[in-house]
Amino acid sequence: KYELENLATYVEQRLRSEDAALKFSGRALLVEDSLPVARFIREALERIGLRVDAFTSAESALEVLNTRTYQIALIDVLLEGQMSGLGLVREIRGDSEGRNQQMPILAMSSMEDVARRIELLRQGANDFLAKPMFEEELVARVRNMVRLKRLLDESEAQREHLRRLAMTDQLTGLYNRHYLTEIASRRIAEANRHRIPVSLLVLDIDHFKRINDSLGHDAGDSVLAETASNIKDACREGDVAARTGGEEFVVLLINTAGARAAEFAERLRSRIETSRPAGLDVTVSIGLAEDGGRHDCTFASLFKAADAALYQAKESGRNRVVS
Ligand code: GH3
Ligand code: MG
Ligand code: MG
Ligand code: MG
Ligand code: MG
Repeated sequence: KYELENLATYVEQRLRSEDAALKFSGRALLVEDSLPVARFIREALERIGLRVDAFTSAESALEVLNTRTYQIALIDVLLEGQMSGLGLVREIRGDSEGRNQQMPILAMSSMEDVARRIELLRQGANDFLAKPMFEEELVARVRNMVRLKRLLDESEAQREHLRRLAMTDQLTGLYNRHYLTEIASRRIAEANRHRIPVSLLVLDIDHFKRINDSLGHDAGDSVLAETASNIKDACREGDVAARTGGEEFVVLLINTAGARAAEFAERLRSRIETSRPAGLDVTVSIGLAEDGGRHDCTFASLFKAADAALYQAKESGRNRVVS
């Protein structure tokens, strides 16, 4: 909640500080076949801090769009070469893999051709500038577009950051319990649909309290982090690993069951024992559960079964796998 409030005030503050600072940094793409007009625009944009790459044809602009990211493109309608400015706008917006697909586009034309202007906007140009142009209007439109794009990018990055924070356990970098429930439920439902077997391990460090009590909380944290590394290294892509509690971890194995799941669990147990996290004697007990070929399990049912098996592993002496 604190982070979300921050995001809102951040956007406001950012708007104000952008207003204060006239200059931008970054690169503008200019596609204009009239050299005097191109020079006029270049000089105006350079005065507000943008570097300008200028081209006279859509074809030459398209090439550089594959390798460079632009803050804005200014595109004339009638150009040298086969492709018009309209065609170029269409190419940019249609290229879903393109690094500049979302770049702001300011279209320019001397023609009073309303139909063409509408078509340009429909194809994804964000704004239109009539020629002959005033420098003040050019600069004002460019500034608005670059600023808006920057704000959108920044809030996108913040959202992504928050999304990662919300799903990750900070100490170990594994998924947290909350996100595990979500992702595991989805992955299990999907596996059931495709009749793919799944297994779930619940893993708990043995006598972890003793480590904390004798060596301190930081030593305990190191053990947790290194145990998590062992778990990560043991997992394949597609497996899901999470820290679900203090010293409890869960691993969901997709398409691994029976003897292979038991082997995985035993290998993981032995790997942690021999790797000696933080240089200490650390062992884990593991409960293992499977769906038994019925393809009707849920995360809750698997977790319950694996947790019961873990309890058995603890009861029968620890440092072992029970399924
Ligand atoms: P058992 O073999 O039965 O699992 O014994 P145990 O000592 O591992 O289990 P218990 O549940 O009694 O103790 C778990 C301890 O984990 C207690 C708690 O202080 C500690 N703990 C929980 N979260 C953290 C953490 O983030 N860092 C550290 N260092 N310790 C933690
Ligand atoms: Mg032209
Ligand atoms: Mg424990
Ligand atoms: Mg315990
Ligand atoms: Mg525990």
